[in-house]
Amino acid sequence: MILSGILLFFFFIFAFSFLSRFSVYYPYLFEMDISVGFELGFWEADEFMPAILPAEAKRKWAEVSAARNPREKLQLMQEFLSLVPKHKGTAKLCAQVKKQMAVLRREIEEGKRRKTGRGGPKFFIEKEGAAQIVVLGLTNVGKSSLLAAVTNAKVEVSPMPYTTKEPVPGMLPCGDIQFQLVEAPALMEGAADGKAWGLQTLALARNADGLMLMVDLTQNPCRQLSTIMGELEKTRILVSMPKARVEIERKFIGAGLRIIVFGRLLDCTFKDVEELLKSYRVTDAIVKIYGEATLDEVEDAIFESTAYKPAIIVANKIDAEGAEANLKLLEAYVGGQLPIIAVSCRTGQGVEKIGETLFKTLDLIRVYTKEPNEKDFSKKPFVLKKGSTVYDLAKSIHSDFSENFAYARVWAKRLVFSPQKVGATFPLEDGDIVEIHTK
Ligand SMILES: Nc1nc2c(ncn2[C@@H]2O[C@H](COP(=O)(O)OP(=O)(O)OP(=O)(O)O)[C@@H](O)[C@H]2O)c(=O)[nH]1
Ligand SMILES: [Mg+2]
Repeated sequence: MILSGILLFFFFIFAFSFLSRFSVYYPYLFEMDISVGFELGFWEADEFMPAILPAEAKRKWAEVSAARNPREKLQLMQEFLSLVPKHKGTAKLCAQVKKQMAVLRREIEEGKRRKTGRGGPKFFIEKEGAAQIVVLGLTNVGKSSLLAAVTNAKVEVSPMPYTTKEPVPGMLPCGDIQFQLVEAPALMEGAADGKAWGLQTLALARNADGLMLMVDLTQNPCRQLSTIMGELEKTRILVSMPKARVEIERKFIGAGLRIIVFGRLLDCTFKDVEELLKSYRVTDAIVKIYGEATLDEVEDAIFESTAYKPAIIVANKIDAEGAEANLKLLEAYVGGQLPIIAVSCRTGQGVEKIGETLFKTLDLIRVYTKEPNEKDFSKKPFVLKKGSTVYDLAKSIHSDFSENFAYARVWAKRLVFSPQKVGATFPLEDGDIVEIHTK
């Protein structure tokens, strides 16, 4: 009797610890099948432990956040690390901070090079068109060939590996809009740990509006995808909508702290979040919490926010022998989580589907505007996110427009009376024509 009681007790302890493991991992599964996540190497057992920090370290991080000068920031980060007790629970945090330090060091180096006129790759590409899409892939998958096939960019295509050494932009026409494709220098295993220009390439991806993950169907496409996903994940760039997302937008001193929860707090209250943020001296910011978030995730966001990027997979070289079979393997591996387009940059097969797939995946709409006194509407649409309102449109035309907004008239097939007079909160859809009237 006593023995069975003890056994039952241990069983519960075991079951509880097993389940709690998953409750820790769960927010990172992002609606993905558990087995897929493990195969893709998205997380490791000891990751995502809460960071229990002494008050002086938290104060130091507040100084890091406030610093604008990269050198000063780097110095403060070093000091911060020396204040963090080293154990399992802080290992992930330390690695994250070290990564940020590596990026800063490169930035300082680049700045020096530019000043001394010695050149070096330029990694920032000004956004143009409806959205900036960064093309990521291992070497020789055909990234330059794609740009040559669908854009006006001048690129070098070569069977030699690592030919493209700095980002190259090109415009991809899609109906009456254009996407900006940016070929990134090839990714490789270890990019997120600072190998070659990996960190800069990943920073380019973080700044993009969407990603194109390109694989070569003459090689193992699942392994290639797993490498790309692994490097993205290490720098906290996600291609599936996360269960929870925390955005911290720092404001000027005196602005105060505003916490907006769009979903639900799982293991804490508003007050806990506020206290946590204040302990890091985050006192002037707008903090937006989407989905179901834990206090740990809010703490994580203080150090580095997780970025979500809509993505499509472009599987190249479908013309080659054995490519069809590899495509089937890839499709099974991805299991419908991301759209896959099979193309051949050599023959042009499938490339016409890229623009439309991007448009759908990025959840965009095109809205045409009309001057009140004119008969015709603009031929060039404004590109907005799905769910945008007349107010968002007015804001994107001109800030004055949103301030002096009176009403709008909207022409659309779905309306019973078209044009219809509407207010600022009217939700727009693809193809709407809008005439804005100001006060
Ligand atoms: N069979 C076949 N070969 C292709 C295709 N697209 C590109 N290639 C070949 O693949 C090789 C690499 O092409 P690139 O476009 O330079 O590849 P990349 O990804 O830009 O490579 P790096 O910039 O060096 O990392 C070249 O020899 C191309 O001719 C395709 O659709 N089919
Ligand atoms: Mg290239």
